[in-house]
Amino acid sequence: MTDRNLELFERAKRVIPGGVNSPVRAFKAVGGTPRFVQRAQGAYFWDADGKRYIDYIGSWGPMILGHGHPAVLEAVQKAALDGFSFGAPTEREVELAEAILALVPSMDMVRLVSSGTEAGMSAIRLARGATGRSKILKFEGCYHGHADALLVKAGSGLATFGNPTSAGVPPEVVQHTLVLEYNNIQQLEEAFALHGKELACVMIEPIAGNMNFVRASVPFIKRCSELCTEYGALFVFDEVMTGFRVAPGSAQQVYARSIPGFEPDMTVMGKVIGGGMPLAAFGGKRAVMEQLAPLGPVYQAGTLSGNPVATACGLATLAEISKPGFYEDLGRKTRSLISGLQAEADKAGIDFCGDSEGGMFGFFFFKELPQNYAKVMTTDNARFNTLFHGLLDRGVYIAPALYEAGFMSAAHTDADIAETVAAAGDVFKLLSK
Ligand code: KE4
Repeated sequence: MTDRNLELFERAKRVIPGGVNSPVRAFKAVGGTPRFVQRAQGAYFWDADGKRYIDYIGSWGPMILGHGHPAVLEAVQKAALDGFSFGAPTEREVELAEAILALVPSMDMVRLVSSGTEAGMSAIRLARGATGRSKILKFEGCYHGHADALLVKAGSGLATFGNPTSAGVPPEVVQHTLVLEYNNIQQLEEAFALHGKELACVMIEPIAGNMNFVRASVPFIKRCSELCTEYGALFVFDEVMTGFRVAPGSAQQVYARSIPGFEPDMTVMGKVIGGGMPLAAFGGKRAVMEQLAPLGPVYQAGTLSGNPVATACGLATLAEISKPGFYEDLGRKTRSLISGLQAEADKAGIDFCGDSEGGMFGFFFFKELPQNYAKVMTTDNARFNTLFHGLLDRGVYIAPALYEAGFMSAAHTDADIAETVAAAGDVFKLLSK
């Protein structure tokens, strides 16, 4: 059998660094040859050798309807006929902004951009401009895109600020970024006591899909919100991954069920809101958002921001997920996947735990769910890699890295889930030997 994936990967590596346009796609963490996608439809994609996979990545979240949803495809085709990009306002951007604000009422206004990184970077600049403060606080294990100020790991202690996680980021760029342990309330209290009055914002992934799947505890979110209010910092929810993925009102709706009246001050979104096209957004209260150019002093711009084809894709996607029963069915399927995997792991006698919210899930080879990055990173890499490749060989495609989440779509069927669980059961048996 010709391995077109291997041929393509060798060819790609000659002209694209690592052969990929985003590092996680290179299978570096799991080894082996990335699958080059030929086409995708519904819950599946076919690789360059024509092999079919049940897709639990879905472009890392955007494809919540599954690939090629007819209503979305029609909307994109129609929009494309009217023009690809104008660099001028369109009605559809207003419609999409209105649709997002109707679903996430914590925001009065929203600005559309082209990627989650751009949205997160702009939100940080806006928080700094609106508060007149320079320092920001994030949590280890949370990824907010690759803007310089956010590529930072914890300093040596609470008083010290972050160190760059990437070459090319000068230490002085991250000197204002404080990194704490996720879910650590004591560190939060101490950091605010030391630096609260200098903090422009706290940015968090409310359910950290970049640590596979780690929930911020309700007390932790509550305390973050209270301290931000007390010290005048903005609480920024990075919902690029959780936005419209975990609930119709996103993760902030999930937390508001336990924290009456809870609202973040700003929200960063992406992925689902573009339905697979390059589209992201950041939003917040009017007083903050009106600090943005052309009204206010905080500059932010983009040639393709609010792109007319991308907004058509996003609007059609939001229309589908707003239909009655959408999240009930999506959540049921995700929970049935996790419980099926748990049953197979128990049968094989291996430590396993999983969690899910709406259409997002994660699992670990631990007895209980980890609460922070340090614990997640104690995962047995070899064990995960055996699972990854065992599933891949059986036509099931999960994230090629243990710190990434999984994504269910409306197109996945119970039969797909049963096939996935059976494949995992085979692999768990190998692991238990
Ligand atoms: P993008 O710039 O990749 O559109 O979004 C950055 C981003 C921001 N915030 C959160 C919570 C995110 O998860 C992301 C991007 N997520 C990764 C997956 N872990 C995208 C996949 C990739 O980097 O190729």
